[in-house]
Amino acid sequence: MPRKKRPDKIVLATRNRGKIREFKFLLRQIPLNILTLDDFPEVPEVQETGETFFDNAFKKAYEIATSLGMITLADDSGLEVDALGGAPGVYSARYAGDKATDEENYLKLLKELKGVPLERRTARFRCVIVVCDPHGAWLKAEGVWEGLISFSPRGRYGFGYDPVFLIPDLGKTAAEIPPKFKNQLSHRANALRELIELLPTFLQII
Ligand code: ITT
Repeated sequence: MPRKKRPDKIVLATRNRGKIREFKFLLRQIPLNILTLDDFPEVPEVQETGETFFDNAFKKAYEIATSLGMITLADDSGLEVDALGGAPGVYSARYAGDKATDEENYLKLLKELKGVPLERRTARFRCVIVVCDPHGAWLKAEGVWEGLISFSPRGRYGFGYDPVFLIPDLGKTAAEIPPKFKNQLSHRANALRELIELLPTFLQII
């Protein structure tokens, strides 16, 4: 029987510039051409209607892999703040409203946490990644990054809630550390480390 051709491309199911930058850097050792939804402007936005990070990541990966006929990687990620019962969680991107900017979201978070002392401002970023093939076979990986919510925004790097996410060991926010450091510590890096272990086997069996 002829061997199936090994896949040489993967689509990142996102148009988020910050995520694309980080994924491209973190996946640089994988011998696959990386495409993004910017290469497929006709693909509509997948609605993130799930109640968990996995539901949303799976929905994005499955819908795009099956419609484009290409291996697709999707993630869903967000910030869980303990003093807010895990909010904003899966709603992180639209915490301050459907079209909210990153700044509006983190300012709302700081407002909700007004008066909460540092020791109770514990939080974590969580990232769930799903890779799906055009036939619906899938693979999941997950990573977290523990920290604290600062009292005011600081730093110019990164995106999203980075300016208010304090890394306890460094005393700096995620927006104050250059991307190459964030890319070693982050929830996305931790999820990708797990994924990279599993991906070669997954790609050979499909
Ligand atoms: P896609 O769904 O198109 O990938 P998105 O911005 O909607 O892009 P998510 O649904 O995964 O992404 O929402 C994640 C939100 O959580 C994101 O908009 C940020 O506000 C926040 N977030 C996720 N990872 C982050 C990080 O590394 N640094 C700061 N904020 C982050």
